[in-house]
Amino acid sequence: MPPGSPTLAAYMTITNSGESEIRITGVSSTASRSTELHEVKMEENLMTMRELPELVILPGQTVELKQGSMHLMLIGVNQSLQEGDEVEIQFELQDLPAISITVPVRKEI
Ligand SMILES: [Cu+2]
Repeated sequence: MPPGSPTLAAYMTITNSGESEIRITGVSSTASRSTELHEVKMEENLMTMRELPELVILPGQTVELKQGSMHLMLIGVNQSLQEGDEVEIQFELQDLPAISITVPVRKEI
């Protein structure tokens, strides 16, 4: 997290160990006004980000959310967040109950 920044990126690895596809249709967090699923693209030598409407993970597939690639963007972050705090992120899934995970806050990597 850059100091004073109102946005945070979240990185993680998601594995679908089930036998049917998982479709993430929405993301929210306890620490930000809104949370978006982003993808990074190179356009005319510029890194740009765009919001993905959903993320599909096929059975057996692992998707990495990492720097320079897909990531979660927490927008309008609670400024009292400190390194070491934990943020709860909730994923809305199509045809499945929502899933919540907890991620630690770290300084920019
Ligand atoms: Cu982003």
